[in-house]
Amino acid sequence: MAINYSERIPNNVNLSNDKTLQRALEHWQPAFLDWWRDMGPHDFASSDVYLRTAVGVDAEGWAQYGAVKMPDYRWGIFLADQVENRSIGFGDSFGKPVWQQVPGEYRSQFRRIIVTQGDTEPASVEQQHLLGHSCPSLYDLRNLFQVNVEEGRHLWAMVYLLHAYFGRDGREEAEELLMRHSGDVDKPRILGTFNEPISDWLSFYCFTYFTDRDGKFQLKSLAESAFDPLSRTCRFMLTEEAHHMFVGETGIGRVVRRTLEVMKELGTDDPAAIRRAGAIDLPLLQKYLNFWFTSSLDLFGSEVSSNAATSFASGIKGRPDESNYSDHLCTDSSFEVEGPKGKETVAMRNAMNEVTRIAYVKDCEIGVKRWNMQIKRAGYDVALTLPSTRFRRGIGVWANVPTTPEGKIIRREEFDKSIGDWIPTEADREYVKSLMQRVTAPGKMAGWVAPPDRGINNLAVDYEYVRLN
Ligand code: BYC
Repeated sequence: MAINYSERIPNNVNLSNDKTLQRALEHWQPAFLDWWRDMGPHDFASSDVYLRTAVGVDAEGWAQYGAVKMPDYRWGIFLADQVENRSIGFGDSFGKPVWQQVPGEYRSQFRRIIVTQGDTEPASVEQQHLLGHSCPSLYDLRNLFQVNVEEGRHLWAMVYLLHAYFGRDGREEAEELLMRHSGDVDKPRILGTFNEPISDWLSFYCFTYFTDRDGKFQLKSLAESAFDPLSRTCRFMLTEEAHHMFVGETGIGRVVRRTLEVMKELGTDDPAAIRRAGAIDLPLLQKYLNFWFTSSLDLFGSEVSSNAATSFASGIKGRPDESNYSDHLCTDSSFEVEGPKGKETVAMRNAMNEVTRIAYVKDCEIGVKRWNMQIKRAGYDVALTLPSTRFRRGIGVWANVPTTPEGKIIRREEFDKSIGDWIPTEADREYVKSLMQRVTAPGKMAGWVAPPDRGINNLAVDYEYVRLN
């Protein structure tokens, strides 16, 4: 169904046919706008930003581009089209028709998952609150804002589900989503990574590469859900999500390219010399990759999880790309989980978090391979790597087990002594922060990052993507 932009809340769910729901969401809308004003991008409210806005939900030609002031962005409710005769693709109800309402017995589990998903969206905007001030270019500034407004819309997506299907509890949860804040000591965001500060652009690129990719896998799992409105919502969110990961992959790729140029100019790969030249040495980049990759691994939950088993059994959450598997019941299969005390065979349904995490790690490796190709082509015999999934874990069987980045168990004292070699130290962060000088002349780039190969929507790289009024 086409998106109706003539209403206060743009939507393709016939919102005006349900006056009670419409009123409830219109009541939430000013609270959202207040939140955006206080916790969204600091300043830039009067800037014209070259943003894409959804105009349809088909994969082709779904968005239009144009200059928009962020507070005027039309956040709304967009669901992918309903698939006729869709049936449940996994779990105990495999093959039965999908649900248009939430079954009473699964209500609290669905609510918990939708709230957790919803919580990450505003959290990420809060984490990036101040980043605009230190943008390396107008191109990057625009991408940051594009990501921010879309995360704001993804919050709308979850709030719609809470309001439409969870009654008063859902409305209360929707309010709470604006009350918790990233890093708040008293009311933090639910998942660990979303309370980590993102105060430099290297962290932003790593976050959009690794953490948005967790988003991709979780949304793919939810797109399989037997609760059809959740599935349709997540399917459309995935369309928007691809750009966020593009920002991460190309961002890190541009950092690598610039560093290689500096290495060539100086004729050395000495980190101190590269830092003196104002670029990001590869060992420093490796530390940032280690930090954000390991933090994001925790977002998949424990390797062995009764929550995951229940979610799969009851049709709440499938595996990403469930149709690629041959067994959709997983009642008789098992999975081997390796913990610090050895191998353990567990029922497959209990290992679904780990199955998804393994698929995620494989996906993360693709970018690393591309960056390493760049390094190799430049004639250097070094490689970036993903650390072991055992390293620096806070959730699951490896939680708080001291290991090297390669996954070898070591003594706690050794870990504490070496951690500064593996993840950014205060001094590393200070150095990266010192590079974060704002560059806003069209087409100009900060000295630590190469320009992108091309601009947005076929425009030139030196297009004025943000007019700073
Ligand atoms: N930090 O059985 P367990 C995105 C909690 S990103 C803190 O191990 P389960 C985005 C867990 O909540 C995608 N707590 O795992 C990206 C549970 O607590 P309760 C976000 C954690 O439940 C960038 C307890 O530990 N979407 O969209 O099977 C920008 C035991 O849980 C953590 C989702 O996460 C952690 N890392 O799976 C913007 C999808 N991990 O309930 C957006 C929805 C676990 O016992 N969420 N815990 O108090 C879920 O499906 C599941 O809740 C999880 C955990 C996958 C997160």
